[in-house]
Amino acid sequence: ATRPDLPELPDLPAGFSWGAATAAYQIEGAVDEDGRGPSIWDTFCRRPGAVDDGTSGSVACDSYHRWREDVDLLAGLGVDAYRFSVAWPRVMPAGRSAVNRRGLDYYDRLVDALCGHGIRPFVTLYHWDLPQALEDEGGWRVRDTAEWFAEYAAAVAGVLGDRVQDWITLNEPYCSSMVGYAEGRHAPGTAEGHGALAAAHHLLLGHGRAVAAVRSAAGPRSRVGITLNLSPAVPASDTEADRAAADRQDLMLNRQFTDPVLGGAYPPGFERLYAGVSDLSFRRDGDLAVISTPLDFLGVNYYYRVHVADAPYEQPDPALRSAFDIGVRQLRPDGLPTTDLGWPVEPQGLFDTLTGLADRYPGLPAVYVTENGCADLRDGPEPDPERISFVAGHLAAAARAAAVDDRLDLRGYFYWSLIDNFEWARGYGPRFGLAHVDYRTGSRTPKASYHWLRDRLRAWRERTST
Ligand code: GBH
Repeated sequence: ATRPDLPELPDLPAGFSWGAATAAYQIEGAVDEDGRGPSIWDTFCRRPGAVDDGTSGSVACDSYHRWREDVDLLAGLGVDAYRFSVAWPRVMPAGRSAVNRRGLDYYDRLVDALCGHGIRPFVTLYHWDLPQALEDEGGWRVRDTAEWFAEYAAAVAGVLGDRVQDWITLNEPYCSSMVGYAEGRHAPGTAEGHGALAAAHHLLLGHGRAVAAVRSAAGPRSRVGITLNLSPAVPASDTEADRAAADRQDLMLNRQFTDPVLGGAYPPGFERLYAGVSDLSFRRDGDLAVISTPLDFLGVNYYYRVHVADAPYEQPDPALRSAFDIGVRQLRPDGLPTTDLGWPVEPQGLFDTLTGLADRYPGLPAVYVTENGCADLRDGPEPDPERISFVAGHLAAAARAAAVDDRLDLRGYFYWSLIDNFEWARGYGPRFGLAHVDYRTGSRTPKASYHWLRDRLRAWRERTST
């Protein structure tokens, strides 16, 4: 049993959902099986230098074959929810029209097994794996992709909707657009101005269209949301210049996405931030009404706060700038605790994120923390005390936010991730799992954090059910 000196879980309302999360490309492998088509990540990983250790998700955790072990891990952990993503290129290998039934069958089996254990599936429809065939036609830069996404969403919801109630359209459109098309650290790996902002808009439009498509294909019982990664931006000093830099960072990271979805408008300052970088000709009348379709819930991924200072633009001429070049420099203040990846550990940022949403958006829907977690660089199922205190600290901050702010309807928490997996451009070095994966054999081994969460969840349920 877990040592009594380890932290307890905070008080949260009965009915609070406890879960773990994964994503298709990071765990499944089997990229050429049963008719799956290539995605932009298959292509991107082959580019020299794109992934730190030169790897890809082509085998990953082999969850395409070992999914029963993942379900057993979830059941043993005692969570009541599992957030996973469906790979668009498995379901529609060419991105549109023809549905590949064998690809969908995989998720059909997974959903049945989860339901058999009383674990509620939260299905993410897009976790960054755009079919390469659509990228070849312009990807998220072009408006048609939003329509193809809704068509794909309807195909999935039509098959799984009799058992799946909870749907997440997009995971982190900030990453798909700004990291993918402007910073270039993620697929497709370009440094664009107009293209990146168009991609962000078309992702949000696709989200809005998919909300309607899922509701009509899966029926009125379905609950639909979006997951956004939110990071408070903290100025490095109190100077006017650093405060302005933090405001630009906050606009690009957070408000560019939350304002359209939750407030039905682009944030004030958006046009000024990107003046010269892009014309905004991709916007059409009526788009914001679609983008702000009322949601059943908002998913929040929280990892860290960003600390920023004013900095010269990399490209002085706005017309030549990528949309990522906004005249800020990220830094790491002395004395901040960090994870093995150098990410600051600041649970207060989760408190501020959640209460800040309630402040800014009247009528905020229910909120789930759909990802929160920390990585280490140890290849072994060794004691991971820092993961236990990371989770306990962030849960305490989230529970405190829900307790002090009655506008905040916090419904659940998903740890990222159930198992170690392919960490995108960082490869297999960083390990976020509650269970260790041996990539030579594929075998999974629960870490101390897994045992801690299992024991504390059991105690929480006993405490809360009375
Ligand atoms: C989430 O992104 C993702 O949803 C999930 O798939 C991922 O595994 C998890 O977090 C952990 O990272 O490649 O070094 O340049 C969180 C936001 C944005 C953080 C992109 C890392 C790139 C860092 N991520 N950022 S790097």
